[in-house]
Amino acid sequence: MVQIANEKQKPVEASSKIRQLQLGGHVGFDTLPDQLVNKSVQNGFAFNILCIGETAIGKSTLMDTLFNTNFGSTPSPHNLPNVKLMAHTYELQESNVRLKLTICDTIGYGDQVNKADSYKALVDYVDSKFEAYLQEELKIQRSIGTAHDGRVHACLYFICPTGHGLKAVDLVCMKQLESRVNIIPVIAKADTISKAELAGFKKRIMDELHRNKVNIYQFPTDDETVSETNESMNEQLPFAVVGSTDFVKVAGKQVRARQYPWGSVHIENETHCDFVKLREMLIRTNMEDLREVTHQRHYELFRQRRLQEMGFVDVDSNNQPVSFQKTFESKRSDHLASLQAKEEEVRQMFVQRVKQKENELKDSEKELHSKFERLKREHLEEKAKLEESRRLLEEECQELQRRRLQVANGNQTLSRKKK
Ligand SMILES: Nc1nc2c(ncn2[C@@H]2O[C@H](COP(=O)(O)OP(=O)(O)OP(=O)(O)O)[C@@H](O)[C@H]2O)c(=O)[nH]1
Ligand SMILES: [Mg+2]
Repeated sequence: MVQIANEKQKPVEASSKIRQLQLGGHVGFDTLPDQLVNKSVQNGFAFNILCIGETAIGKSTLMDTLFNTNFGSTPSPHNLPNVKLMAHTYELQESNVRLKLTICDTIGYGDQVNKADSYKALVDYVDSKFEAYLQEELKIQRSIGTAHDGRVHACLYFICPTGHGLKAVDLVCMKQLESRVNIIPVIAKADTISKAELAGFKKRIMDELHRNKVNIYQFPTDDETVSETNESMNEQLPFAVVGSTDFVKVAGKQVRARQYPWGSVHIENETHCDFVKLREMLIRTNMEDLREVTHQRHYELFRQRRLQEMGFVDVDSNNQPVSFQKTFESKRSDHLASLQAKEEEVRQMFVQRVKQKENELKDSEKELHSKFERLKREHLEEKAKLEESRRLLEEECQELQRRRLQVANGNQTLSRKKK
């Protein structure tokens, strides 16, 4: 289909300008898909996996098994008060394709007595990666093509091989994450469940997810080259996986296996476990779909929510389109108005405070003054009293003096008479 632009005409409906034309010969734009592939290969790919599962459920072993390498992870502590997340990024290369792989593991998941808040750290992690991407998108000078995309493309949820069903924490966590990430539940350490129990266990898990309306990632069935395989794989979820870092020799070939006194589990043997199915679906068939769904569905939802929170809308109350600039201008004037109102409020509060303080000072001045007056009065009264007692004392002294003289005179008269 070729679009012919007519510069002189005024803009008209796009559909009326598009005509189908035959090419006279080979032009060359049929190489576009190849150009796209070359460009992508040159840039390399990023893929991020979030592994959620209890301590020692086999997360690291499964990652080593999936990517056929040793990521060198160490066992996590199991006595943490909260769930934590630890992410590591690796550069891998297969043929000429470079993959920047980030594996984020939960630490201490399911170890707390109260597990009600276990999902929070996970939701925060996923949202923080979306937020970082959104902030990069909103920058004036963006580096989306080159900046590392940390958004979670696949979330492997490791279910304990109890043989019974899901735990409450599994349902709560998956429900919180379903609109944020592509959840792929896997039954961990599936070699611990018998073949007969496994079918019932898988069915119970899917029934519980269904009953609680938890949406997990469905392998896409719209591409006819893979629709049949993906459809049949969707019916076999959750995959029962076994991981191992050990190898045994089978028919002259080294294969990954777990050895037991009664025999061995061959990881890549489809009659032993679903590991191959998981690797096929996660890496070989649907890796690009997982990246696309993350960008087009989960990130889009996050972006919508965040922009709405920031006050942006596409149409106004009259269903008329609202431009970004218009929203920005109105937000700016709202912001300025609210700033002014806040400034006025602060000013009023300051004036009121000053008045209040002045009144308080006046009151305390009055109080001090009256206290001073009272003290002065008391002092004068005290002084008068003291003056009075002094006067009385002096009178008493004089009286005493007078009597003493009298006594002395009396004594003289008496001695003269005796003579
Ligand atoms: N039976 C069985 N054991 C397994 C399987 N996968 C791993 N293990 C064993 O389980 C133990 C813990 O495995 P890890 O892979 O370290 O588990 P993890 O979930 O990464 O552990 P943390 O990171 O410490 O939480 C090791 O002894 C593994 O050999 C499995 O599929 N089946
Ligand atoms: Mg680990």
